[in-house]
Amino acid sequence: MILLGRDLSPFVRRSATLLNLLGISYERKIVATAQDTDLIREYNPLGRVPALILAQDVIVDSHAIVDFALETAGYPENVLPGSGEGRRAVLKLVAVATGVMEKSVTGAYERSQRPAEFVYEPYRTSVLKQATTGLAFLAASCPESGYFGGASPNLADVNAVVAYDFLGIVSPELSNAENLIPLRGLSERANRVTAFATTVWKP
Ligand SMILES: N[C@@H](CCC(=O)N[C@@H](CS)C(=O)NCC(=O)O)C(=O)O
Repeated sequence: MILLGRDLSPFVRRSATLLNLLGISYERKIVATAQDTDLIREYNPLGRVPALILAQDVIVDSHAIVDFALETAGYPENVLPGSGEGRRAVLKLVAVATGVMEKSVTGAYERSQRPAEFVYEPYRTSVLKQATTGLAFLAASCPESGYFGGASPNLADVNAVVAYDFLGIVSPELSNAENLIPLRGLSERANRVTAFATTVWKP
């Protein structure tokens, strides 16, 4: 299988990191959304990454890739509990973290996709505020040592770390806020684990 996209995209990186964590091997086709739109549309009608190209199918959207990866790995309880309070807690953290990714991408696009005279800074500030309040929620729930998953990272760790690291790429001044220090610690710990280390974005 081939994962389409590069780790600059938090949606690509969360897919790649989970596949790594679950020991699912894949190849990578590096594409950039701005330059490779026609090629990406051959796999995803929306022209977005990630897509996971299988022998007979293409899985579109990181949510569907996460679902496929968990199914392929036999739904490991330590990555996402199968039911109950534990499952809901992980899914809530994942929902907030993916929301942070969406808002951070929107904030970054506000400058990268518009001529300077059309950038609307109040909107950019407002979406980045949503990203930082989401991260503050994750930081407040963050363990002082280890991971959300305990001794090893789970699905919440994958998403929280990817969301935090992405804000550090697009708005480093925001990711250095004092209330996010617990997340910085989680990110540093997780990024020493091979599954995460190999997906850290290197420009
Ligand atoms: N909900 C999608 C979001 C994917 C997404 O927004 N990808 C961005 C890159 S970070 C993209 O391809 N943007 C290009 C575009 O929308 O034109 C997912 O979870 O995969």
